[in-house]
Amino acid sequence: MSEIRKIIFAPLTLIGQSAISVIRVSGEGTFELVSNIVSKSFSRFELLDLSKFYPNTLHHVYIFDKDKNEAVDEVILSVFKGPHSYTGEDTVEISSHGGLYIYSKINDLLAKWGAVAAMPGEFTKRAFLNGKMDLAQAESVAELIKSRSEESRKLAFSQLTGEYSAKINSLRQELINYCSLLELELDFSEEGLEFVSRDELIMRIDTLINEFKRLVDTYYTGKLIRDGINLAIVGEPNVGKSSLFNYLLNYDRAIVSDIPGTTRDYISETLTIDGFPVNLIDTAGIRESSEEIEEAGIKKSISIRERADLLIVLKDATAGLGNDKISGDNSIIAYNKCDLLNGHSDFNCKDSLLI
Ligand SMILES: Nc1nc2c(ncn2[C@@H]2O[C@H](COP(=O)(O)OP(=O)(O)OP(=O)(O)O)[C@@H](O)[C@H]2O)c(=O)[nH]1
Ligand SMILES: [Mg+2]
Repeated sequence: MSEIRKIIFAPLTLIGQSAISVIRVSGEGTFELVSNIVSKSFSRFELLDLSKFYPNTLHHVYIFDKDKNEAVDEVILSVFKGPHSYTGEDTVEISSHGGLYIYSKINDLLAKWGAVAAMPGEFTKRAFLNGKMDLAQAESVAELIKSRSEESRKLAFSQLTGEYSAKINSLRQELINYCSLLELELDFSEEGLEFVSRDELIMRIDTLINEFKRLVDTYYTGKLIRDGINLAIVGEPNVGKSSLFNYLLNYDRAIVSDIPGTTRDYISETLTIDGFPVNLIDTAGIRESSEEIEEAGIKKSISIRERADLLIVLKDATAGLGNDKISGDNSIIAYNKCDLLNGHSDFNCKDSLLI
């Protein structure tokens, strides 16, 4: 029996105390297997031939342990006949009462009749192997489940509905068309026939290359939307990094004090800004230090500064304003403690922030 023909099962919902828990069973022979553990009546085993049920219908039945001659739970069966199911195979979804004990009883009965526990992602793998979705769509299922913000949900959902795949397919089709045209040109080159002007062909291929480049560039944007932007607050000690960190999070997460060198190890928290996930990082203030622990923290700050997607370089406004150069495309210079300027400001740097 090849692996794809095994009947697999797994919970679709979290196992724990809940009103309902759903277990999916999928594979060739699922209807016969599940018929062994369900009954029309709770007082005695009354066989239900699931293969005769109308596809895509719901049935109120009892999970039944034939050996003990007793009903285990009252459930709803959703019966899907392949290929019109998530996996493309005959599938039954058992909606039982929630709870670990009931789940373990149904689990044991399914295993006793020959079903095996599905590996993580195995239903989706079968859906892919059975042509129910392509690779991009299969990948997006996990992304959709993991999404932590509105934008990452939207991105995963558009991939799931096939928008991304449709774009790839249309580019692929165009590429095939150009190959055919080129081959035609080669076949008839000696007869002096021209099917498409060379300049026009080059122009169309250039457009196609640009389309591919644009698609490759969306990878970085997509990654940022999915995993979150790593936004680090860096700067000298005591400029107010932890204060800004707490302000953006809207609670006192980091220790704030007027002693320079308060933050030692970096702290990271996730928040959502305009639907985008942001991994906000507070770092140790960077300065010359001979103190061993502070030095270790500063090394980490430097490494975070090099890896972050975006930096807020925080400065103390009372130490002077306006002449700083932004050190890279990914830096925002921000001046803090502006309340201490007493209205006096020679601030003139248009790319910086006063906070
Ligand atoms: N007046 C004023 N004081 C501030 C402001 N922001 C922070 N402070 C004070 O500045 C001191 C240092 O603040 P922190 O947030 O701990 O500074 P830090 O940059 O995290 O310091 P290290 O962790 O030591 O690198 C604290 O006493 C804060 O209350 C501000 O906008 N105005
Ligand atoms: Mg700090």
